[in-house]
Order: sequence, then C-alpha cells, then structure tokens
Amino acid sequence: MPRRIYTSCTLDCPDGCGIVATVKDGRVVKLEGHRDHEFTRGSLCAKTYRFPERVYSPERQLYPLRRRNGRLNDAWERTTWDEALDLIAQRIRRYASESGPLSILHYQRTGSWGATKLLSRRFWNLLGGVTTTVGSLCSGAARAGQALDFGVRNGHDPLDILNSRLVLLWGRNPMATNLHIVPLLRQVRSRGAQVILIDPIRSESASLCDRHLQLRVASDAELAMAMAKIILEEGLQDKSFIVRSTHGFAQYRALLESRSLAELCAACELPEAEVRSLARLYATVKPAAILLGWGLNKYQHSAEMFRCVDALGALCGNVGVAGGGVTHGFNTQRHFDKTVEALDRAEQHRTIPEPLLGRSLLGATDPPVRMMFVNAGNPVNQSPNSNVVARALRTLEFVVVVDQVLTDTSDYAHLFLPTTTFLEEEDILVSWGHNIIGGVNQVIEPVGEARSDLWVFQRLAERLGFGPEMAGTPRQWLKRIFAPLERSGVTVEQVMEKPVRCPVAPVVPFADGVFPTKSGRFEFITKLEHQRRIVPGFPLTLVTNYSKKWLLSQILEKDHPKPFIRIGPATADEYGIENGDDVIIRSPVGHLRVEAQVDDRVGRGVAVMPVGTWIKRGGGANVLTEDIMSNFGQMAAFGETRVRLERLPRPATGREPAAVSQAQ
Ligand SMILES: Nc1nc2c(c(=O)[nH]1)N[C@H]1C(S)=C(S)[C@@H](COP(=O)(O)OP(=O)(O)OC[C@H]3O[C@@H](n4cnc5c(=O)[nH]c(N)nc54)[C@H](O)[C@@H]3O)O[C@H]1N2
Ligand SMILES: Nc1nc2c(c(=O)[nH]1)N[C@H]1C(S)=C(S)[C@@H](COP(=O)(O)OP(=O)(O)OC[C@H]3O[C@@H](n4cnc5c(=O)[nH]c(N)nc54)[C@H](O)[C@@H]3O)O[C@H]1N2
Ligand SMILES: [Mo]
Repeated sequence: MPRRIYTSCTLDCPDGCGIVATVKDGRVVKLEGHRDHEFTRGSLCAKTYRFPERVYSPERQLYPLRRRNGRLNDAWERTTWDEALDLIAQRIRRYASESGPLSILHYQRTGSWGATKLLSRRFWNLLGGVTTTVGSLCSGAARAGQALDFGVRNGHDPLDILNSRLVLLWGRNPMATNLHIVPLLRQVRSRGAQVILIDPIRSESASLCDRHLQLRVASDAELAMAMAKIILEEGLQDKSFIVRSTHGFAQYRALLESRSLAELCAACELPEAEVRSLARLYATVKPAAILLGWGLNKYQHSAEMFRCVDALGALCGNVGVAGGGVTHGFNTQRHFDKTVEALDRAEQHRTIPEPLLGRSLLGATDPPVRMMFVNAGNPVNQSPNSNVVARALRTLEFVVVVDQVLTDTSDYAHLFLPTTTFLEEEDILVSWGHNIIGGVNQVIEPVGEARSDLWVFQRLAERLGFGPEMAGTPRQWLKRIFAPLERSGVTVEQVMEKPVRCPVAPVVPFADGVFPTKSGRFEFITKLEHQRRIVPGFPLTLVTNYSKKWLLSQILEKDHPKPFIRIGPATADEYGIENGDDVIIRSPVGHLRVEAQVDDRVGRGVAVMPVGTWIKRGGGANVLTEDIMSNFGQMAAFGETRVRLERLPRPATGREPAAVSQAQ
C-alpha cells in the first residue's frame, strides 16, 4: 500500500514548499504540493517534483569514500563509516594538539535550512572552538543595509502582496527563483494593481509586469536618488511619516541635493521622463510594495543601494502599512533557541571572511589552517575566485566533504561522507521567504549508507569524548531548538502534522512605528561615496544570475547545459560575435570557453552567466569572479567582476559546437 507522508523542502530557496510524498515499497515515487500550505498552496516547482531523480541518481554517493593512497590525485575507493570516522577523529586530535583547534576550519553553508543543522556548530564549539567563516555569499549587504535603516531586515509576509496597488520587482526574478509569489502578483494585477520590473536584463519576470525599466547595471542607488529628488521637488513625500517616524531627513535631503537629476538619470541610462513617471507612480499609488531581490546585492556598495531604496519607502510613508514595505527577506531562524550551538563553550574562535575564502586560507598564520570540514556547501563552485579557493584547498593536509554527490569541492577532499537528503531526515524548516513553519517528516530510510549531518557529528563526538553532549534523537533536539516557539503556542507535534503559521511573525513589520535602531526611528542614508570600478582591458560587467532550471550548483550531469553566456546584440556586434559562436570569456582572474547566446533581453555593457554550472563540466561562473568584499555586510561582490570576450575561429563544418574545454 502506498503511504502519503507530509514533509517540507529544506533547500536554499525562499519558497520552502509544503510537500506530500508518496512512498511505495520503501521508495519515494511522487512528490506533490501540500494543499493546506498557505503560501505554496499545493504546487511545487519543477525541480522539486523531480527531486526523487536526485535521491536515486547514479551520481548519488552511497558509501564513504577515501583516496586510495591518501593523495588528492588518487582515485576514490569505498571505505567503512567506522574507518572514516576513526580517521577524522584521529586527525582532529592531532591538529588540535599540535597546532591548536584553530588550525581546523569548519565550513558550513545552507545546503539545508533544517533546524538540526545548527547542531553541526555545537560539535565544533564543544571541541573548544575552531576557525569558522563570517560574512556572506547570499544576503550580507541587504541585511547590513536594512539593519542600518530599520534596525533589522524584516520583510512583509508574502501574502500581504494581495493588499498592494503597485509592486516594484527590484532586482528580483520570481518567475525563476520564487515561483509561489507569481500567482499573488497575477492576482493583484487582475484587480488593477501595476507590477513593474527594475532590472538591467529583461528577465522571465517581465512577462508578469506592466513595465520594465532597464537601468544600467548597479545604478540602483542613482535611480532611487533620482526618484527621491523628483518626489521632493513635486512635494509628493509623506510629510507626517517623515516627522513622526524618521531620523536624518535633513542630511538625506542634502545628499540628494549634492547630485543633479540629469547626472543621476545619466548614471542609470534612463530618460528623465521614465524616471519621473515611476517616481510619481510610487509616490501616489498607495499602498506600494517594493520587493528587493539579490540582483542588486552583489556589488561593492550594495548595502548603500538597499539603503537608497529603503529611503524611498520612508519618504512616501510606505513603511509599516499593509500592502507596502521594502521587503528583501527575513532573518530566518530568529525564533529558534540558538543556545544549542553552545557558543559559550568555544574557548577559542577565529573567523575568516567567506567572500575571501581562498586568500584568507592561504594567508592564515598563527596557526595556519591544516584541516577543513565542509558540510552543506560547495565553496569551490560558489565562492568568488574559484581558482584561488581550489589552490588554497590543495595546500591543506586534510579535507572532509559531507555531501550527496561528488561536487567541485569534493575534488579537493581526502575523505567524502555521503549524506541524506531532506526526504531521509526528520527536521523543521523555517523559510527566509514566508512565515509558514514546515514539518520535515522522514519519508524514506537513508539511501545506501548515507547518514545525516547530525548522525556524523554524534559519532565523532563519541570518539572524541563528548558523546553524551551531542546525543539525542532529532525529535529531542527539535523540541529544544523550538522551545521559544512552543512558549508562543505552537508545538513540534503540531508542526510535524501539517503546515502551521509562525504565531509571532508579523504580516506587516514596523506597523507600530517602532524601529530597533539607535534613534528608535527609521534612519535615512546620509552619505554615499562610490566610484564605479573600471578595469582597463575588461569593459563588460559580469552578471551572474540564477537559473529557473536548477538550484545553486545542484545539477545532475544529464541536465547540465553546455556552458553559455548571454550578451546583447550591441555587444555581439562590437566583438563580431554571432549567436552560437564559441568564445573565451576572460576576467583578470580566470577564463572559460563558452557558447555565446545573442539575446536582445540583455542590455549594454554586460555579459550574463547563470550561477552553479560545474567547473569540472566546463562551467563555473566563479572561475571568473574576483574576490571583492562589499563596503558593508561582508558580502561577496560577485558583480564587481569585469570581463572581455575573445571570439574563437568558427568550425569549418557548419555550426556544430566545439567540445567544451576544462576551465583553468
Ligand atoms: N530556480 C532557482 N531558484 C532559486 C535559486 C536557484 O539557484 N534556482 N537560488 C535561491 C537563492 S539562494 C537566492 S539568494 C534567490 C535569489 O533570487 P533573485 O534575487 O530573484 O535572483 P538573482 O538571479 O540573484 O537576481 C534577480 C535579478 O536581479 C537582476 N540584477 C542583476 N544585477 C542587477 C542590478 O545591478 N540592479 C538590478 N535592479 N537588478 C540586477 C538580474 O538580472 C536578475 O534578473 O533565489 C533562490 N531561488
Ligand atoms: N557568481 C555567483 N556566485 C554565487 C552567487 C551569485 O549570485 N553569483 N550567489 C550566492 C548565493 S545567493 C548562495 S545562497 C550561495 C550558495 O552556495 P552553497 O550553499 O555552497 O550552495 P550549493 O552549491 O547548493 O551547495 C550546497 C551543497 O549542500 C549539499 N547538501 C544539501 N543538503 C545537505 C545536507 O543536509 N547536508 C550536507 N552535508 N549537504 C547538503 C548539496 O548537495 C550541495 O552540494 O552561492 C553564492 N554564489
Ligand atoms: Mo542565496
């Protein structure tokens, strides 16, 4: 008899879907949307419908692997869990006693947002503290910028979109990355609301919109300032909100006055009339919501870009009101009891900035890093400047990777531990894009000898003498992590039964006019110093976007595309490139051989490449990106990378694509 089991997708995506899985003879045969999930409402994205293909893929690793003679160039061979865990425990002991525990780097990202993943940190803290990463590959600049303005980054509940009369999709592409807000946008539009896209590329989401402003890449601060100048010039600001709830308005106004409108419009390459019309619309059609994305989060001055957009919200009183807001996302796990991480047990602690991973590893002394333990992340593929990250990993004595498949990072590992997918685990999900808490019930037994991160750390703790402090079933740990929410009236048991709305998450943040800033008010940006980065010989800006077809680097070989870039017709003409030509795309730090697609949706001055294709399959946008950190928020400024194109001779026989060479 097939069984139907409720679970939730824990992958790194704002939608965090509620799922009903069908299991037959111990195998998951179908995933469907859970109908009672208030946000995902019974539908999944194509990737999640197909997730069982990943679970049972021949690429999935089912046993622990080690290098035949211990060296990176050796082939993998199967080993046992006992042998693998003994070896890790022995190495941890050795490095800790010889060089101190700071010679070990724990690198964990958000491959899964399951609550139990917090416990990986507990392990290293109980050990006395190791080196970890700080900063961000994902939301750092947005968090930092919005924290300066609002006191905290806290978005509106996505269902509040239904109260909006105007929605600006600002550097966000929900048709690809946040599918479940698409029906909400369609619904408000059918009631007469307008939806406007602000993006240097005509993305898939343009089809949802009434209008598209194709601004110059990374000119969002200038656009927001130009709009603000027009709003003030025409007296359309919300004077009472400014007086009642904001701080720093006079200096903000002075900042705007230091730039002319013509200069600002020229910087974003938009006609003044277009900017004026948007400014009027935003200031007069209320309530208006701004949905900020990750597009404008990838530049050196991204925090300031967010702040300039936040300022528009405050200027027009579109803050703290239903249907309004300047929303990016939520600080997701803020309601959990994070003391389970046992930070107080870390006697030592050292951090290295995630955006500068490669060079920080190479430069670490006192002590140098000797061992790295990676779980739920693929830093060689996803960190900027992949070549330097790879070079740094090569210098380490011992690298362990815990993953499901042999990623680009596992090429630099001495030991590979196979881990479970969310269908094989019990956990709880809180999302960074909505307020429904998801129960993650174990749907199937672990495939092969795959084990959860928690299981791995528990077995290691036993070997290192603190087993009892890591011991406990997932349910026991979930009870502890979830305790603050249980006190607010929702139990773990309820959450495991069906999707439940978080009782303490507001639909409209800041509705009481109180902001956790120093002044207790919304704080305007008052200073902006930014010089556009010019790299002689590399005239194009590299834009790296998400693909609708896959999540981050989680692409099976059968679905892996031939690596490609997209350029606009003007750029193609300049380089004499035709659609389908093979080209070299070169940055100051690396190059790739890719197919050029000439696409009139792409504006001038940029080359666009999707994130996540594999380096060992000829892709990997981060082979090109430079490791540059944002001014605020320790964010990887992927978008500061400049590139040029080099046309390759066309094959004599027709248009067959030449073989893709391995990236350097
Ligand atoms: N299918 C799929 N969904 C995903 C993911 C995935 O890999 N695949 N990843 C998930 C994750 S981790 C994240 S963080 C989110 C990200 O979700 P999004 O923010 O929607 O994704 P991005 O592709 O980073 O950027 C969105 C848009 O910003 C535009 N953009 C680039 N530069 C600029 C700029 O300077 N100004 C403006 N205004 N726009 C700019 C891009 O052209 C792009 O269309 O998606 C999540 N969802
Ligand atoms: N050039 C460029 N680079 C980018 C970005 C960009 O816009 N441009 N965006 C950045 C963003 S927004 C993000 S979020 C990061 C993402 O960077 P990463 O978090 O490194 O993302 P993934 O490549 O998905 O790697 C996660 C890995 O975890 C594995 N995994 C899944 N679940 C589990 C689990 O429960 N346990 C363990 N041990 N492993 C698990 C998956 O198989 C996968 O290999 O990339 C960033 N990189
Ligand atoms: Mo992300």
